[in-house]
Amino acid sequence: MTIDPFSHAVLEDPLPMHAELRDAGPVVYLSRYDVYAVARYEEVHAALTDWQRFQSAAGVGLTNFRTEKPWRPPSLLLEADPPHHDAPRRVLSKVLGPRALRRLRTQWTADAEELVDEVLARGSRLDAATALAHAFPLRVFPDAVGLPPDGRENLLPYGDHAFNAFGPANDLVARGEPRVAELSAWVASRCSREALAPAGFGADIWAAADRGDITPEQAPLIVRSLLTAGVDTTVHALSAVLHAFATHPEQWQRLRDNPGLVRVAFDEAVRWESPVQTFFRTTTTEVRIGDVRIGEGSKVLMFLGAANRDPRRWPNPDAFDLSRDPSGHVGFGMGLHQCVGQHVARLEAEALLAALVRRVRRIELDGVPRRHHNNTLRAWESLPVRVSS
Ligand code: HEM
Ligand code: OVM
Repeated sequence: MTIDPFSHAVLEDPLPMHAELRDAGPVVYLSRYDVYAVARYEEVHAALTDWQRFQSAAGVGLTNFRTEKPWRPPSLLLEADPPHHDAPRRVLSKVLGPRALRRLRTQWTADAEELVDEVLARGSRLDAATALAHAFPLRVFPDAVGLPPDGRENLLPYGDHAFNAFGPANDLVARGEPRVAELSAWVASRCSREALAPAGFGADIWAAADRGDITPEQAPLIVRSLLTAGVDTTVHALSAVLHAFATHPEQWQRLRDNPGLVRVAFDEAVRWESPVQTFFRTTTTEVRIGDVRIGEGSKVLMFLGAANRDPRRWPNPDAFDLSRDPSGHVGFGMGLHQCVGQHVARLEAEALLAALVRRVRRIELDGVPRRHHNNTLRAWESLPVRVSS
C-alpha cells in the first residue's frame, strides 16, 4: 500500500486506515517507508511477544539504529534487548510496582479531589483536556519522581517530541527540532542524583545503583525514561477516558452506579483510544507472516490501535463499553517490554475518575473537540465539556 500512516489526514482520524490495513491481509508492505505493517490483533500480539525475532535494540521507531544515528542515546529499557534490558527492567518494575505505589494512593486521591474542587469552583464549563487531563499528571507525577519545581513545563514538549521522533522526519518532527537541544539538556540535568529529592522514584533508581543492581552510569538514563514516557502518555490517556465518557452518557451513569468499575473503565478507554498508537520492531532473521517473506533487518510497524479494535478479536470493537472485559488489549504493549509504568497510569486514572464520579452527575461535550497531532500518540488538544453536579 502507498498510504502514509503519519499524514495529518490519518492522524486526524486513523480508524478508516486501520480497517483497510486489517482487511488487506495479515501483513502489508508500506512502500512509502519500505516497512512492513501488522494491524490485526493476532499478528500484533505475536510480534510483541517474540522479542528474539522482532528486536527493539535497533529502535522502536522508523529509524534503524544499525545504520542511522538515534536522535538521543537509546533508552536502556525501550530500545534494548535481553540481556541488557533485564537489569534496568527489574529495577524499574520494582520502583513503579504496585507495592511501591501503595504509599502514593492516599496523597494522589487527595490531590485529585483538590483539583476537581478547584476546577468545578470555576464553573460548569471547562476544557477537560487542559483543566483535568493535563493538570492532574503534572500535579502528581513530577513530585513522585522527586523533581524540583522549576522547568516542569518542559516535560510535555520533551515527551511530545520523543513520541514524534518514532515516526518519519516529517513536519511534526521539524517543528520540535528547534527546542530539542534545550529540552534534552534540561531533562539530562534533572536525572543526576543531586537534582532529585531524597525520596521518590528518582532516588529509588539511584538507590538501586548503590546496591549494585544497575551501574551508576545507567541510573540517569533510567530516570530519563520516567521523564520521557511518564507524562504525555497519562495526559492523553486521561483525555481519552474523559472524551469517552463525555460522548457516552449511559456509561458515565453506569460508573456512577458502580464506582468499582473505574479501573475497568480506564483500561477500556486505553483499548478504545490506544493513546500510544504504534511502535516498530526490527527483524533479526527472515520471518514469514502469512505467506509473505520478510527479510532480516526489516522494520515492522505494529498498529496497537488497530489491534485493539480488530473485530476478529473484539465483539463490537468500536463500542466503549464498561461491561466488556478489556484485558488482553495491547494498549500497554505485551510481553517483555509491556509498559512498566502501567500501575502508575492506572493509579492516576483511578484517583481522578473517583474524584469526578463523586461530584459530577453529567458530563457532556460543549463545543467541538480538537485533536493534537503526534506521530505516535492519539491525543486531544481541547475537549470543551459542560458538567453538572
Ligand atoms: C513501555 C504505553 C504510561 C514508562 C510502554 C509500551 C507501551 C506503553 C505501548 C510498550 C513499548 C514497546 O513494546 O516497545 C503506555 C500508555 C501509558 C503509559 C498507553 C498511559 C496510559 C507510562 C508511564 C510510565 C511509562 C506513566 C512511567 C512512569 C514506560 C517505559 C516503557 C514503557 C519505561 C519501556 C518498558 C520496557 O521496554 O521494558 N508503554 N505507557 N509508561 N512505558 Fe508506558
Ligand atoms: C523510554 C521510553 C519508554 C516508553 C516510551 C517512550 C517516548 C520512551 O524509556 O525512554 O516514549
